[in-house]
Amino acid sequence: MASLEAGPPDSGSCVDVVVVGAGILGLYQLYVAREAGCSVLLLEQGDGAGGTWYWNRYPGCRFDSESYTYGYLFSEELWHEWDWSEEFAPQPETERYLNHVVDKFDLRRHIRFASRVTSAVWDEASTSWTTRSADGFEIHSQYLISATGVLSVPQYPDVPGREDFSGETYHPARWPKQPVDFWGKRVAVIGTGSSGVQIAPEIADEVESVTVYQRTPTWATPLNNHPISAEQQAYLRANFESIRDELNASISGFLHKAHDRKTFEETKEQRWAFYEKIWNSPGFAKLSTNYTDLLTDKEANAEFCAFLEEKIRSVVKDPATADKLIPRDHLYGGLRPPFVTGYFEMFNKPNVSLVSLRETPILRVTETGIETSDGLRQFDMIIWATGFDFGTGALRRMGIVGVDGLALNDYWADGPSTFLGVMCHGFPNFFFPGGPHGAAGNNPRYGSLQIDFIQGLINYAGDHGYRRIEVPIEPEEAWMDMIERFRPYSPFEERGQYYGGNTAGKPKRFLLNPGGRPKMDEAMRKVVSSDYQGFLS
Ligand code: NA7
Repeated sequence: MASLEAGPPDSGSCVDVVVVGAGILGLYQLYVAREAGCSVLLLEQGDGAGGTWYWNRYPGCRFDSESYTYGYLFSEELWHEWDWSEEFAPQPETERYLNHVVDKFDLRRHIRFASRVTSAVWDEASTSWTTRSADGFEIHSQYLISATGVLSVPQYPDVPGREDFSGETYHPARWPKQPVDFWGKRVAVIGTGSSGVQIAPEIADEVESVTVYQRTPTWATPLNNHPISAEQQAYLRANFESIRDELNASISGFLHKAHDRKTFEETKEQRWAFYEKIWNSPGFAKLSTNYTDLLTDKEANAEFCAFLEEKIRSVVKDPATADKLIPRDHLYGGLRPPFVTGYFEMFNKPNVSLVSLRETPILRVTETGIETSDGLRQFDMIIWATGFDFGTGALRRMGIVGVDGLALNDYWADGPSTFLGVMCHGFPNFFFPGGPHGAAGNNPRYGSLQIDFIQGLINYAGDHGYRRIEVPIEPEEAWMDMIERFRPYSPFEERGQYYGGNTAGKPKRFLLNPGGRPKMDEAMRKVVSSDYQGFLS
């Protein structure tokens, strides 16, 4: 085994665990594996730590989970020494936080940056993985853990002429480190997911004009961010244990308190007063503290949407623009709802306009602008806020080959099949925390439960002399049956957005965990309490 005292090992070395990805989960995986006594190397394709919070450095990028519920809970000392400045911290602060964690826990010497994994091949004889990166580096390891995220490979639409545009072009997840100069520029923002609706209001006052190209209108609601006061900070400090315990027990991974009533148990007047409170509540509380039937009763949900429609119309002065901004084809939570600051208000500015791609689709991008069916608009900059190859984008690009030469891409030809969203049959000693079929709430909370499960398996195998961990096919099939069985109860629309996988050419398969935390806990408990029966050899 290579010693990592002096830094990442030489090419051709051998370690216990290779982790891929220095995001919030990869860093935690690195930490727990090293604390368990494993030699660990983390390969990261970027030049710095942070994952999502390294790549997404676009204007307006910030959490929509409360900062202190997103950060790590494994160290009380870390909790006490890090003061989040805002309820929903901006990207630079989160990147600083994650780098602080890397340095505090002495993780940097275990990380090899600028290392994009291009192949990882299992060898049965030595029960080990050989992982290679684009620059020719090679490492052997007993375990391979890919914490590469579900939202890490940017997606650009297949629009004719996209490459012909001669102005500046950006994707939020490949935002440059050097400042982008917006001053006096005509900017197009394509896409109204969480990224597009964060960027546009942030730059609107600097640019000559912003034109938002919207395909699907979004039920955006206020984020309701605020600075964390000294009083709140003191409360957070004094209550680490109870906050940690509450988050660890929470189904959603948030601290929000569920409501106790259904929509139509109250009068319209009471409902509207309650919705007003919800409108003014933080981030995801719109979902988690709403009437209990919001996501199970379409009429109840439509009532909330009627309130939101009123709100949008009251904010946006031009009725025709307001009309275009109101979703008609999905209810609240049917697509991932963004939480915003000043988004609808922005459309009242004289230099901001909206193009509905449902009414006037894009025909082509030209050297100077974007041509829709109603004509050509000229731009200096196009921001493609068009999302990601969700769920499997990164895993499918790593050249993973398991038992008997089976490529992961072939095993997943009809869409991913997983156990717990962390492992799959035919790929021994390989794990992917934070992968498809796992999450159903605040991501770091779900991901850290998965990592604790994975590390538990690795530790048990080591303690009992096993070298090989593979999920038998039956539990994987049972997990996939659960996904299909619970899918109809998921609030997410079957069509559209990445929850069903919206990337051209990819098989449509549900990619989240509609059974949520209860099903994940149940399945993990079963495996652990049986002493991992059938998983070890
Ligand atoms: P999202 O949420 O996937 O949003 C992508 C947006 O881009 C969405 O509005 C899409 O419209 C739009 N889009 C995608 N393809 C096209 C084409 N071809 N033409 C026009 N518009 C298009 O990605 P984000 O980066 O905003 O957010 C990702 C996550 O970051 C989010 O879930 C949070 O976890 C934080 P559509 O709705 O598909 O019609």
